[in-house]
Amino acid sequence: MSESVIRHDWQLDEIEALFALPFNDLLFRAQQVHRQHFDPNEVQVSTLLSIKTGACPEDCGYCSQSARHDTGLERERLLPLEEVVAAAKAAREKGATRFCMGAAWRNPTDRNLERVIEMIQAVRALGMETCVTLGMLSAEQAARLREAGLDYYNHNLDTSPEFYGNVITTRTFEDRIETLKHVREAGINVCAGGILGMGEAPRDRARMLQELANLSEHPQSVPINMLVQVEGTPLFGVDGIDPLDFVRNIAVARILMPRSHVRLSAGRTDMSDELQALCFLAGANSIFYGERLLTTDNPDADHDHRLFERLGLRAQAAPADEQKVCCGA
Ligand code: SAM
Ligand code: DTB
Ligand code: SF4
Repeated sequence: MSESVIRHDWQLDEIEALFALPFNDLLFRAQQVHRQHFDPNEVQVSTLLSIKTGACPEDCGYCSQSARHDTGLERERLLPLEEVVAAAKAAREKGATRFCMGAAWRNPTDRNLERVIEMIQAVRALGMETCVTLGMLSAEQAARLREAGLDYYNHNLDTSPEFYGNVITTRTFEDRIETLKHVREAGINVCAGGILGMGEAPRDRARMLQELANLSEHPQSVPINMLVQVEGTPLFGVDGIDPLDFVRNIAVARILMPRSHVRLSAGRTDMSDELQALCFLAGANSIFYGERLLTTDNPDADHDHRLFERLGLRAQAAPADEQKVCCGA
C-alpha cells in the first residue's frame, strides 16, 4: 500500500468520483488512509462550553443563537472566569483533553478578547488543550491569542461557497477564509469544517471538502456537523441528509485530509451507535464529549463510555500528560 500523499490540488471531479465509489470500496480506502496516519482505535475527546450565549447579530440560518431567530433561547453575558474554570475542571475529570469555548459574537472586541485570554490561560494551567470559537478575527487578534498560548481556533466554512448565501447573508465565505488565514499565519492550529443536512446538494458537499482540502495547509481538526434542527430557525424542518451519505462525507474528508483529526461533531444524539461506529470506521477520530454542545444536547457521558467500550475505542491521552480515565479507556 503506497503512502497517501498530502495534496492541496484536489479537483472536483476527483472528489465526486470518490463519492461515487461503492460504499464498501470507499470505506476500505478511507480506513487504509486512516491507518497510515493514526491509531485506528484512538479518538480525541473535546468538551464544549458556551461562554457567551445568544443575541448574536449574525443571521446563520441553522443557529439557535442568532438574535434574528425566535428560538426562545435565554441570552447570557460572558461567563465569569471561575465558572469557566469549574466547567473545564469537570470536563477534565470526565476525561476530556481539550476544552473548547464558544461565544455568540460576529467578532470579539479587544476588551472581550482579553477576558477570553484569561480563560485560555486558566484552562491551560489545568493541563488541557484550549480551543476557542469567537467569530471573525483580525490578524492582530489572532497574534494576541497565539501569544496567550491558544492551541486551536475553530472557524467553520459551514458549506460550499455556492450554497453559502442560502444560509448566511451577514458575512461572506471570503470573510471566513480570511479569518482562517489570520489564524494559520499566527501559528494557531486551525479547526475548520462544516455542517451537512442543510438542504445542500451532493455537489455542495464535495465543494466544501474541496475548499477545506485545498487550503494552503489542511486544518489540523475538521469538525463535520450534522445539522441539529432548532425550532424557530429558518432551517428547521429542512430535509436532512441520508445517514449513509453522512458516512461517505466522513470517508471522503479522511481521504482528502489524511493527517487531520476528523471530528464527528454535532448531531450525535440523533445517530444510532451503529451509525457512529460506521463514522469511526470511515475515519472519524474525534468527538465532542459531555452532555451539552453549545446550546443543544449531546449524548450523555455514560452512553459514550459504553459506546467506546463496545467498539474497543480509547480516548487519546492529553499531550505530554498522564493517561486520563475516559470512555472505557
Ligand atoms: N459565533 C461564532 C461563529 O459562528 O464563528 C462561534 C460559534 S458557532 C455556534 C460555531 C459553529 O457551530 C458554526 O460555524 C456551525 O458550523 C456550528 N453550528 C452552530 N449551530 C449548529 C447547529 N444547529 N447544527 C450543527 N452545527 C451548528
Ligand atoms: C463545531 O463545528 N461544532 C461545535 C463547535 N464547532 C463550536 C458547535 C456545535 C453547535 C451545535 C448547536 C448548539 O449546541 O448550539
Ligand atoms: Fe452567531 Fe456563530 Fe450562531 Fe452565526 S453561528 S448566529 S455567528 S453564534
